[in-house]
Amino acid sequence: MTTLDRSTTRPDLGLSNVSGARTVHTFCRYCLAGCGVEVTVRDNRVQRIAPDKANPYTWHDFCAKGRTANEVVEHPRRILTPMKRVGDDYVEATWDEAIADIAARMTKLIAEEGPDTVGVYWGNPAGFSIPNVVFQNGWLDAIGTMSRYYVGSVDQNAMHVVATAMYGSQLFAPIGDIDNSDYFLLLGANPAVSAWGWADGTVPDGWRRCLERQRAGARIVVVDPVRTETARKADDHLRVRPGQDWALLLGLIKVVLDEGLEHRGDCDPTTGLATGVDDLRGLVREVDLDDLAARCEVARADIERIAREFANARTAMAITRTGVAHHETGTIGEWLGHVLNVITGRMDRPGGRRYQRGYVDSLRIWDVMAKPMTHRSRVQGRPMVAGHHGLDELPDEITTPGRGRVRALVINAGNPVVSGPDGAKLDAALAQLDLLVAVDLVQRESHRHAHWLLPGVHWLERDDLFSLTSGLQDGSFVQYGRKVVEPPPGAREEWRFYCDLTLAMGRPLFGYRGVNTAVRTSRWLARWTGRPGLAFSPRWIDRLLVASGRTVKWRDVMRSRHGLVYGERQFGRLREALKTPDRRIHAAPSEFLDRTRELLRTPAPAPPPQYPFLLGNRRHRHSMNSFLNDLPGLHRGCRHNAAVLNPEDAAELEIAEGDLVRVFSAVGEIELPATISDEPRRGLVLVDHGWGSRVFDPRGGAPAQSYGVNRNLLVDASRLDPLSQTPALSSAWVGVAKSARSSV
Ligand SMILES: Nc1nc2c(c(=O)[nH]1)N[C@H]1C(S)=C(S)[C@@H](COP(=O)(O)OP(=O)(O)OC[C@H]3O[C@@H](n4cnc5c(=O)[nH]c(N)nc54)[C@H](O)[C@@H]3O)O[C@H]1N2
Ligand SMILES: Nc1nc2c(c(=O)[nH]1)N[C@H]1C(S)=C(S)[C@@H](COP(=O)(O)OP(=O)(O)OC[C@H]3O[C@@H](n4cnc5c(=O)[nH]c(N)nc54)[C@H](O)[C@@H]3O)O[C@H]1N2
Ligand code: SF4
Ligand SMILES: [Mo]
Repeated sequence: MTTLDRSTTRPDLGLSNVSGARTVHTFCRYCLAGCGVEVTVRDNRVQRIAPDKANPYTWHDFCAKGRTANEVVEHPRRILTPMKRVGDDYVEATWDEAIADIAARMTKLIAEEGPDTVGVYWGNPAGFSIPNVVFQNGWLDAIGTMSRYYVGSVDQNAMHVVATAMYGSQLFAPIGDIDNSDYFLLLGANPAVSAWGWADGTVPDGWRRCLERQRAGARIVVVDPVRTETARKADDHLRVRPGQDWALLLGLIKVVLDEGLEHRGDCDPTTGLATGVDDLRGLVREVDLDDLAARCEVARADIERIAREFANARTAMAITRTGVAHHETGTIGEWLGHVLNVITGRMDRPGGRRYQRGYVDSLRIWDVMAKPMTHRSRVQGRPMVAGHHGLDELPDEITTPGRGRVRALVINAGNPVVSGPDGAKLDAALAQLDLLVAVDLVQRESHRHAHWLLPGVHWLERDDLFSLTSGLQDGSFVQYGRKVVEPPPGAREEWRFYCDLTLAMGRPLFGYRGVNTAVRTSRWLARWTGRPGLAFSPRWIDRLLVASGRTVKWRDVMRSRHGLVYGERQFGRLREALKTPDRRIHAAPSEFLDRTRELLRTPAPAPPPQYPFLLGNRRHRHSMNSFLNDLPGLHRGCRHNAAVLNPEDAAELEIAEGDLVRVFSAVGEIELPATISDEPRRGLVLVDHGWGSRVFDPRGGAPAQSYGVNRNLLVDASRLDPLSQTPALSSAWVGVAKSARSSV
């Protein structure tokens, strides 16, 4: 591990001509809490980031990641202009040079190999800038490639698969109504650390609100193999066997249906909200509660008790998140969580899971705009999930010879070598690309073979309105995310890169010819009149979308510096919003029933003798996936991750606190210090994800810095949830042993 030399002066962002002190109210865009922040700026430099206590909705989760956001903006190794690889070094170039070179190389490759030879991987921060994703897709549609990879295949794909089958749209997200709930069943979620919000909603301050309900008498039941910060506060903590939530949930559903505790109205076969309940009855008749209890290692009596409590509570919700998704059983776990809510009458009722349109009707826009994604992957012949192929497929798509091989790739705000499975395999494949373009703020592990580094902008440097995901917001709230400081002159908002690249490739943006002409004409007008505001910008689209929603006025949105609460929470709108042809929730899609029966036929997985442990996962309050671990303001003390072992396992292995240990699997090996704690259950070794990503210095040429190790190097990419194509990131079998060395 190297130490970061902070004596390096901050980069000259070339902005000294912008002067004056001011305060800007905006919101943090690192995670879905979306905390309102008050930023003090002087001479285009951020002086202080504090919670915006005048924000009517979203500031309570405010944390050190938001407070130190400026350390990313002023990162000493930030990419400040496009940089081109020449031998082992990078040289600065202009945007015109970058776009001309990338366009020419991609056009030539497409002529030789067809459109699928150019691909993209987009990561989590791209999703926090709607123009970024929209214009990236506009470019992908323009060139006609289906080589599309994204973070969803290591995150929320299971949710999209379930939403498509049950509610008729991959974007249909029933959001938890925390403030009215008496019973919280939280599976695979650690909101005390990660905040409350996933693909199932933007829920600011969710955990504090949940604890407030607990003080008023609500029960919190946490299902997690780890005694997390969340589990410590729970009334019940069920230390489920990893990957076996589906068995626990199926047990709960069996008790509800066998004991007649279901909501009669919602389950009525002809008039109810849900169809398929009889198929569920058929399924649970086939299963034995003792078998399910043995699979998930939760006592039968606990399953019976929780099922009754959940069904009988005045109001209740079950929430399933990444801990459920990151297993081969992820989609079934996710599905059964929704089923439990549906059959106990928790949908569209206070305290359960509700649907509200938001100020823009994204589901309708999606219906009109989304193109069918029926492509099958070249090597494995697999379908797309939520419009993308599985990240695990990317290495072979790059290295397997044949027409359509991926030879050029853009990595857009992502770090898949660290965030995805078997990073070593992906890294080796990336080295074989003819063209790798990284659009990021700094050069990280996944960008080390990049031919071009293109500087993106940080959320403090851009305006954002989450119009297309307004339906994900818990509560009727809108805030325009204002730009706080000007970006470095050489950096550009990502959407512009995709827009200009498409124009340079002579392809029709979004697949429609007229768009290119409109963009060109607006830019010409702006130049001709000397009014830059006339040039096309995504704000045009935002204004149109807001107008189309007929719910809030653009002027009011722009005037509300702290955000705007525009209405009450609504109930009773769910049924009309469903996108299934019969406007009912499909509680028992046949592909899920089939997969469940397959799981029931298969014995619970047993560890191979040489790898007796399961590799568990944690997030750190001060980490954001892989990209904040190098910030000195966030990680003053501990600058690495550790292997966290249960005391009994540690004693058996003769491992003491601080010992260097080897953690190894069939695909990789890492070495890191041990921590002994009662957090993990026996047989589980916990290693935080997101560490061990190098930060390179393309401008200065100093050696790369790295903190901690990448636990995903141990994950076998071939073990997948077949329905969502999510790799089993939290079910890798590993061995643990004391290292022969005493320090790294
Ligand atoms: N084992 C394990 N693996 C996991 C997970 C887990 O729980 N366990 N979690 C998964 C989940 S939920 C997720 S979301 C993924 C994350 O996976 P990714 O999204 O692939 O990875 P990040 O670490 O978020 O990397 C984001 C990159 O974007 C850059 N960046 C940040 N802001 C901006 C910006 O505004 N513009 C541009 N252009 N770049 C920016 C950062 O510098 C960084 O390089 O990891 C997944 N992987
Ligand atoms: N500080 C911080 N906050 C974040 C992030 C971050 O990196 N750092 N990332 C953001 C992102 S991109 C996302 S998607 C969200 C994710 O937010 P969450 O989905 O809450 O993710 P985690 O905090 O990883 O919590 C997952 C929990 O699942 C448990 N788990 C693992 N396997 C199983 C299992 O088989 N069954 C059950 N029941 N539990 C299991 C783990 O022990 C862990 O406690 O957090 C967001 N917030
Ligand atoms: S990173 Fe922290 S400050 Fe930013 S939105 Fe999430 S919880 Fe709020
Ligand atoms: Mo995520």
